[in-house]
Amino acid sequence: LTQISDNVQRGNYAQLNDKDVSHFEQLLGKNYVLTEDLEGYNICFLKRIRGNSKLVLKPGNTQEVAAILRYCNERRLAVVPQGGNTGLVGGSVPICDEIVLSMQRLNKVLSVDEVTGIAIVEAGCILENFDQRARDVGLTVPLDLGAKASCHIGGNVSTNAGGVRVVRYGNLHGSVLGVEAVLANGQVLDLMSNFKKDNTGYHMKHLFIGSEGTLGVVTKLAMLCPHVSKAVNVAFIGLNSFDDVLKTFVSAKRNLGEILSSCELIDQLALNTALQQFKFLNSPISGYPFYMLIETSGSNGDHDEEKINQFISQGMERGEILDGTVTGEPGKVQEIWKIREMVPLGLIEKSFCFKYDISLPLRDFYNIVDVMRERCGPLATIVCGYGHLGDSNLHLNVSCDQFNDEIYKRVEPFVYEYTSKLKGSISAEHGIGFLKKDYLHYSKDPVAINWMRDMKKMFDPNGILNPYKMLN
Ligand code: FAD
Ligand code: 2HG
Ligand code: ZN
Repeated sequence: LTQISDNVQRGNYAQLNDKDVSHFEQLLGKNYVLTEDLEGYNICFLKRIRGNSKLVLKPGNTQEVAAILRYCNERRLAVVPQGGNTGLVGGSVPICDEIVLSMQRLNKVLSVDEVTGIAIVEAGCILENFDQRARDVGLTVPLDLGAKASCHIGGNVSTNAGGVRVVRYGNLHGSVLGVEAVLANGQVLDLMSNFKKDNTGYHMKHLFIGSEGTLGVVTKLAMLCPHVSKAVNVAFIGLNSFDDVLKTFVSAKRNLGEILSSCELIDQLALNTALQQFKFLNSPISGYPFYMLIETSGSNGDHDEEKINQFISQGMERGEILDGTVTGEPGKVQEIWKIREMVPLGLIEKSFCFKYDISLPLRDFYNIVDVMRERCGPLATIVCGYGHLGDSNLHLNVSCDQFNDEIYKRVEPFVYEYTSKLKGSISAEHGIGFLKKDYLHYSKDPVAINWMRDMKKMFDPNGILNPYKMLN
């Protein structure tokens, strides 16, 4: 564990005392006020950041969240909202001794309407559970990511999580129709809406999509859920060069456009690491420099299958695709998806891993991996790239046996400078959190950063909500 939060100067917040704890016990009941065994709430998923919170609160409804924040605001006690704690930028754990506000108990799916496609859900509902409830009536949540068994839908909204279906459904700014959020002063802001169209002034809900718990705590939301597709096919293909990857992506858009639901890239090292770490994974093909996972979702199985098969055979005839497999069998589809989902976990399990989640222009998409391999030389054990090619979002991972300053300095801030020069984004989907806050300026104009600061001050004048995150 690398405690890179060790040298942070504690903000000017009050110290928690016994009276505070009794107050919360009265408010929530003793069972929901934790003062022991807090390790899991204090350490981030990547085990890079460890906070020192002495208190975890588990409210059961919006009013309790509001009462907690009102009290903390008056007392100047700092708070970190926590969902499933699967975030990869250290946003969900305390940096010093902030109170952890766990959303675990706000976990109900309140309604799913088959006709309108709108689901109302509490923020602490686990994504996979939410999706299961939607599927019960033939709908699906338009968001899917490897952390679905633990991440919360409220955490997803607060990070504007991307995942593997953005290419089809767009991001959460489109799918989330409304949110309910509790502000730092305890006010409940009701921005719930059941409509796609609502041009009544400023679209305030967007402020809570991707603001990482710095402006308010999301307690409830309305999600527009599409129907489950009747036919899902997945192709897993091997390719020789990134040039061929790009040609294949263009061909997928041209030939599969209306049924294309995912377009992912995995390079050889990323795949091999996952296969080595998890023996239960079965890759249908192996030995290629690049792999693409292309998924189609449509309403006519025969038609879709014919299309995807033709897409592959034509790609092979042109020599752009070297090998591939297509399946529409649900069990096999899941097996192939499992390979993709386990890639980040394989890298995390194997060794220490620096993770970069960047948007880059497609033509330059993969060059950074080669450049980084060269820069790190033998200091790095693995330098690999994978991610959401269909959204121009690369996950660059640099591994070494353990955290060491020499490699850290080779990689950062170089990777951010490189991304900035190409006008990319230093955080495509994971957010800024604690780990990336010093680098925000590489992607954001100084005028915009100042407005962000002003907004933060307006929403949270005492700075109690998720301090030490996003903004310096
Ligand atoms: P947390 O980690 O608990 O919190 C994340 C941030 O949101 C923190 O700043 C926290 O303070 C804030 N927050 C949480 N809940 C609330 C709330 N109710 N109100 C206000 N603020 C809140 N991310 C992607 O975008 N795409 C991927 O494909 C993807 N794949 C992943 C795969 C794996 C294996 C792992 C481990 C992570 C992956 N992630 C991915 C990152 C992570 O899962 C997402 O960022 C996810 O949205 C975080 O949800 P969470 O509930 O775990 O939030
Ligand atoms: C994914 O797409 C996640 O698998 C994780 O966003 C990426 O760990 C990473 O680098
Ligand atoms: Zn991702």
